[in-house]
Amino acid sequence: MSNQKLFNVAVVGATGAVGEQIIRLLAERNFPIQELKLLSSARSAGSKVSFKGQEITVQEATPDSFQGVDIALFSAGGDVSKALIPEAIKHGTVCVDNTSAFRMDPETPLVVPEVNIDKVNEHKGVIANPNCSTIQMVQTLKPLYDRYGISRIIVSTYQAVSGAGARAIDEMLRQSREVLAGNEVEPQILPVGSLPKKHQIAFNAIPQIDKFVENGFTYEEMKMINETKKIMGDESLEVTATCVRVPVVYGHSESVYVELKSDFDIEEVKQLLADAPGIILQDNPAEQVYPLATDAAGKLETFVGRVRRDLSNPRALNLWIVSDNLLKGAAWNAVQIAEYIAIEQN
Ligand code: NAP
Ligand code: 3JN
Repeated sequence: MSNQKLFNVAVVGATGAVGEQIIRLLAERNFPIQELKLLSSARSAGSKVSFKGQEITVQEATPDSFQGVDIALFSAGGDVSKALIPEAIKHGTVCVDNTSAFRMDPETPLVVPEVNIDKVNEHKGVIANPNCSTIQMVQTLKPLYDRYGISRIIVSTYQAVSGAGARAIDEMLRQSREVLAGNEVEPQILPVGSLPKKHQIAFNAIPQIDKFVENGFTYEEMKMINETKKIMGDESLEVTATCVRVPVVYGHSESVYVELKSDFDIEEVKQLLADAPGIILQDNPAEQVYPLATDAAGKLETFVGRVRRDLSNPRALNLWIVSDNLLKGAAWNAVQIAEYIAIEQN
């Protein structure tokens, strides 16, 4: 390993919830780093972050930040990606973007490594990481798609507040304390920070994640629908989604109904899921074994259980899929892509 190539790596959004996990994973995975540059807005510039026992000073991200940077991982919101990724590409930096800025761009590969890692090689400077709710679903459905074909997916999500950022976690915990103390709550962040109307999240379920589109779906639901078709490479796939915020801190859960194109044996389905990369089958109703967000939190894998044939359609399955939204749903998927790029160049 002594002649292994080392990379100059930048993390944009280094002080955020996703950026923090990216930095932790780069250290834990021993990513081959020559120099690590940590970038944020002017607000956090000057603060220190520790990486492998070294204190790194966070700098403000500017178009010139990418001079000499080989790989940059972006999670500072879509506007920052739209402004800075073209600048980074001019410097020859390969960008892995956690935002929705480039996901549906036909020139940009949208990658879940267990599904379509080969697409990375088609990049023109940027590879997009899908939405967290999409990642765990397509990763789980891929072996079933390959074996039986899939015609239709109906998904309902139960999404953790950490998906809406650190302030949403604080809001949920604060409201819970207020309700238990018998006090009134004053919602300030959820469901959407930039909209004037807010709802209580403690002891509640909010059927709105992101703003509404004119068709009655939310942007989060449209992301799941459009991204799933792009990643699976199948525009004929029928997908519908309802995305719901629940008072869970880490871990998105999903109830998924899938219509397959051919007959299946339920034990074979379970075996395919058990053998799939990055998937852990947790399915033993007799012992009350099934995936739980509290167990998935902090883990890199995606968990699947409650695997059963539908009663109304013998060619359909019902599944319960859970994963840590900040890890496989964001930071880990991005670091996996960066690891692939690094290996390809070694
Ligand atoms: P967060 O905790 O609010 O962190 C935002 C980060 O972006 C902070 O480091 C912030 O720096 C930085 N930032 C903000 N404005 C900036 C600017 N103008 N220039 C440079 N850096 C700037 O948010 P998060 O939860 O980590 O999410 C960040 C983004 O990641 C989201 O907006 C979303 O696009 C993406 N995301 C994707 C998924 C997914 O499903 N794959 C999941 C969650 C998030 P300061 O400390 O200076 O403010
Ligand atoms: O709300 C969630 O659980 C996931 C949120 C993801 C998110 C939040 C703000 C902006 C995204 C995303 O990754 O789709 C974006 C965005 O980049 O559009």
